[in-house]
Amino acid sequence: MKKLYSLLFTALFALPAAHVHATDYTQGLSIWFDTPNTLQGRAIWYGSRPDLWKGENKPESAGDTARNPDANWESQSLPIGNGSIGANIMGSIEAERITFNEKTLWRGGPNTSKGAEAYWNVNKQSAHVLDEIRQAFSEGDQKKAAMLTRKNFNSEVPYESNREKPFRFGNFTTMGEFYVETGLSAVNMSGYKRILSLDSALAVVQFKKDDVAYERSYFISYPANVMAIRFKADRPGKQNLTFSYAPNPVSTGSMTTDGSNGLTYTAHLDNNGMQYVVRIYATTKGGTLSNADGKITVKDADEAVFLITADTDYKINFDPDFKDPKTYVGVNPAETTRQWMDNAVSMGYDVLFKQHYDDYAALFNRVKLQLNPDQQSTNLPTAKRLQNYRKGQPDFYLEELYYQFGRYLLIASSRPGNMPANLQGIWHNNVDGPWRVDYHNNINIQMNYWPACPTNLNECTLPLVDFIRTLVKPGQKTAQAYFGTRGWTASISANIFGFTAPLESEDMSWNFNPMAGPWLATHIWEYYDYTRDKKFLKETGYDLIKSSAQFATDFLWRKPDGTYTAAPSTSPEHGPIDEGTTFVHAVIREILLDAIEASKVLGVDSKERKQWQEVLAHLAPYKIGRYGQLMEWSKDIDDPKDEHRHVNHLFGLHPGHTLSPITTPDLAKAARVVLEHRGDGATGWSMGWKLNQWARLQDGNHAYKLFGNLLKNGTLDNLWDTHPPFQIDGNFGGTAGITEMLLQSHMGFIQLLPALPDAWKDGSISGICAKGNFEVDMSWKNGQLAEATVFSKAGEPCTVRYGDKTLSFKTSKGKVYKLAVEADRLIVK
Ligand code: FUC
Repeated sequence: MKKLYSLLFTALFALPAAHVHATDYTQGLSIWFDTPNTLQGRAIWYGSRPDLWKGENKPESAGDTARNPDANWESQSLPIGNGSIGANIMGSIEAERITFNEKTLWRGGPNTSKGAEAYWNVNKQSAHVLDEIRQAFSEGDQKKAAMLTRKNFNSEVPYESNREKPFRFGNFTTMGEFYVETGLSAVNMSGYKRILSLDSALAVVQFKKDDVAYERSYFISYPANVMAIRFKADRPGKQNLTFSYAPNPVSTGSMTTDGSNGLTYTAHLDNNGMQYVVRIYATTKGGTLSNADGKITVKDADEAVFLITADTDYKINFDPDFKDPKTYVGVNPAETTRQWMDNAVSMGYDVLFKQHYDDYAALFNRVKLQLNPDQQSTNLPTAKRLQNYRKGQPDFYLEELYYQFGRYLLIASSRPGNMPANLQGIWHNNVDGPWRVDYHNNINIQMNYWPACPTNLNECTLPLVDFIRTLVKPGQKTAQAYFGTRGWTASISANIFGFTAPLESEDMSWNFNPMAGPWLATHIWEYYDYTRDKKFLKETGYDLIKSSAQFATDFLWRKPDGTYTAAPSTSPEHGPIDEGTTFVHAVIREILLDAIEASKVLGVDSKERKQWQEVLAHLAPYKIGRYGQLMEWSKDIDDPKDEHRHVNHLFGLHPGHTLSPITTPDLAKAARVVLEHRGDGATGWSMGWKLNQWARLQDGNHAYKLFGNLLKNGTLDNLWDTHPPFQIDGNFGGTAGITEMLLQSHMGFIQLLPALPDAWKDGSISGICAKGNFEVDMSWKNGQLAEATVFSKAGEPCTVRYGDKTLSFKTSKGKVYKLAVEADRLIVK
């Protein structure tokens, strides 16, 4: 025990708040509650029991919001994770409840009894209808064009699990829950705290009862791939615990015991036979341990540690065999979990924690943010802070916490070696959930990765890269069938089994999204542009970008007058089928610019580059409409009262870079009109997006307003973003947006404090990244830049802008450049 304290102390002591006491985790960056939660003690498996979706929990439609009857689970969960395993800590006194997941546990795919063919052959051969649709557009017959598009650009695969047996698209599903009964009642309990320490990626529950101080701690290690839970107290012999497991109810399995302290649950999902294994191992100091009926019982121990690991038989496959139902099967979870568990057991809790801390802190500590450090308020539980903030009380600590929570969540839900973060990161608690807890390709998965590179977490993007690679081969079929093009694309939603076809929708109001592929591929260029990793670009990245650019060029209709337009297209989830929506053109602009740059960097494809340049030059231009707004469609039909959550037509402003107050001031003005029309409200992620867009317009105060609205109206007590329901994208959009307020580098130069709000008078940030592989630290006083340093990691030339001052200089790899404003000029010191 002593050893652990010293380890914890060393770890925490190294943090900037040097006064952090080893056990007072609320002193650092932490989210915490001071009362036990009001949660159900046990899971409600509503995902498989539509009859439990009652009253206000009733989903409006299964494809829309399957509201969670276990509603407080959303606002009171404290999430931990390592990108593969995710868990939520609930922390009640009588019985700990832990929801538990592994990222690849998915229903659906080619291995259901429907067979591989029924899974893959869902693209409709529709390319031959394109001429007729375009002809209809030429003749001004909008109705016919829309009718033909609706008829032909669908698929037959339902999006709701209750509409098909077995369900082919599938959904992310939970691995179950753990309970630890403690034999303690909450009566006469005091000093309760349930904490998530972002500094250590450690959850802690503390309380006093009958003069005994109890403490539980929980973490999930990435290097060891294991969850560790420790129950202890300041008196010996106080641990009397019963540990049990409630498996995913739509699977079949059996529990075996492993000595007196191990449990192994071996199961398969009923829908697609996906195998999974959950392994549990307990150790104690003092007392006794026994093991029967699938439960572990601890008696009179001083301390108990539970180690848990899990895996599925899912194998990522970039080259799936469309005939083989088991093309995504290829891991033996009994073996992998055995190895991880043996290793974890041999390490023990203290060493595991040290290894976990070192791994995590190496990522998390790269960025430090301070906002008005002199004005930060005292130690308050997070929900109380949020309550005060909603009433208009400033809370700069809360803002910092929210910022860093986004980074924490990305580290916890997206590490190399597994799939990317899904709609709920890695933390969904049920059999099925909102939008199948899937990979939603028309803003949501992209938003998840906006903060990755700018906040110095490049490696967290790699799961997204792998995911994109899974889409290429199936996406070639989709691109061919619907558009007769080269390259690949994806559609509205994806799973872990390479699903790229559209889903079935009666009116096609939401499912037509062929720009999913190119939009995803822009992230590949982003990753390169931040890291300048040429090897990556050459070996992995370029083909993904090039084939997307090929898809985009072939997708366009070359009108008789020589203009290229996206016919047919829609503005995602918003409105009429059109002969060329602004969003689609903006994505195409972006991917073509990326492809042109990438081909130049590698010195390849000069002929094709010319073609891309030609298409760019003749692409239907941005248009300004009658209200001065940037038009969303080819016709001026925008409604200034329309507050729709999607703001896709501003794609060029953010995340793209073809609209900017510096290079295209008139268009930026028109983009501003759109944001004014859309308003400052909407769902969580939408506020997150608008925050980024206002930051790109360099209006710090308005961006800050959106950030405030996101915190006030789109954030739950545990700081999870809510749509509603809980959706993690808004957390990531929020963190990205704050970074955009402080630093931008998307226009080919680094801009310092481009959208600093008046409210953030003094502050500093260090370790954020700019394109060109630069790392930037800055501090400001009274709203003015005080000092900045640029660390050049690739030796690229550097241009920095602050206000209207600009400075260009050459850099050497590994050197740090100090900048300051002197005599009204920006200089290198
Ligand atoms: C997009 C949004 C919805 C929701 C869903 C998961 O389709 O339009 O609001 O966030 O994704």
